[in-house]
Amino acid sequence: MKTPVTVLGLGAMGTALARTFLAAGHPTTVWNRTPGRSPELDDLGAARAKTVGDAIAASPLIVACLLDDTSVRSTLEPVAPELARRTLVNLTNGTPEQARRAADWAAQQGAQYLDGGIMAVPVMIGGPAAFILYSGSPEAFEQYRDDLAVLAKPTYVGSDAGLAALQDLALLSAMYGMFGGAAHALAMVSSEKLSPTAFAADLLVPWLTAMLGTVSGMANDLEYGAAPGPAGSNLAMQSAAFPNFFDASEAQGVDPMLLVPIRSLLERAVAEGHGDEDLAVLVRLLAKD
Ligand code: FVH
Repeated sequence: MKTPVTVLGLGAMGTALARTFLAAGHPTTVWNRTPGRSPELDDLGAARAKTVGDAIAASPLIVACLLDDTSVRSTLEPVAPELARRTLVNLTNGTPEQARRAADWAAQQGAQYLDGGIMAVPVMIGGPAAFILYSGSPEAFEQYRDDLAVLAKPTYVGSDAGLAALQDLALLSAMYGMFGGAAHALAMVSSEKLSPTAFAADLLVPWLTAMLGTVSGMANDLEYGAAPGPAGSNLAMQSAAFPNFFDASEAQGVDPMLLVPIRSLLERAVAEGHGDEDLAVLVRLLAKD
């Protein structure tokens, strides 16, 4: 028999997780703060627990996917003794500090703990592009790796419970930077009678795809130092072009607010003498100590 699992939280993501466990044949118990959410899970065979305590008692593997750390704490703390000898996998977005605190708290209850960062949107769960970062108990990861693999490719990043959240937030930061840039680009194109759809398909996506190679170059320069010789796209040149972005945006009636931080960072890099260097300098300038 497949491992029985409990899913706490039936928002968009929790529902996708529960549906995927059910499709893979796992006896699946679900609980949600607001009863009756995602009724389609009942037809798929989910057992709906009336209380969170009943939900935890039903399975050795508990997957929590709630809004935030506060909701996880307020849900689990009243039923803490129920967690003894179970494994809690917390896929709720949170900080490394929250993950470490949750790991300590779970250990005090006699539970194994894995913190997870879901690198997927709900429709991707169970599909080939989805992966989930896990950190925390290596024994729990080994024990449940195959069960968790039905959701997304499981990627274990270390026994320090905070490491999945750290890298999850880093990846999401990069994603939001890209979304912000794409939003600005689409606003500029939309200020003329141009098709955003055609712009995205023919120009924006190919351009961003080509530029992805630059990211590996930045990381390489950061870790090993820049290759000798002039930077291919030096920061002084990049900074000199930035007023054009602002002037053109204002002229098209587009707020350049999303470009302000990168412009000021470039200007600072040049002012501090890094004008002839490449983008990895920006990473160093972001470090606060
Ligand atoms: N959806 C996504 O694209 C992203 C993908 C990456 C991972 N995130 C994180 O996953 C967590 C859950 O996200 P979600 O998409 O399921 O979120 P919602 O659809 O808004 O559902 C929220 C659930 O949380 C329950 N909840 C909220 N507050 C409380 C509380 N105080 N006590 C108990 N449960 C609470 C809510 O219940 P209800 O409102 O129906 O009663 C939903 O079940 C999240 O950390 C993402 O960052 C998703």
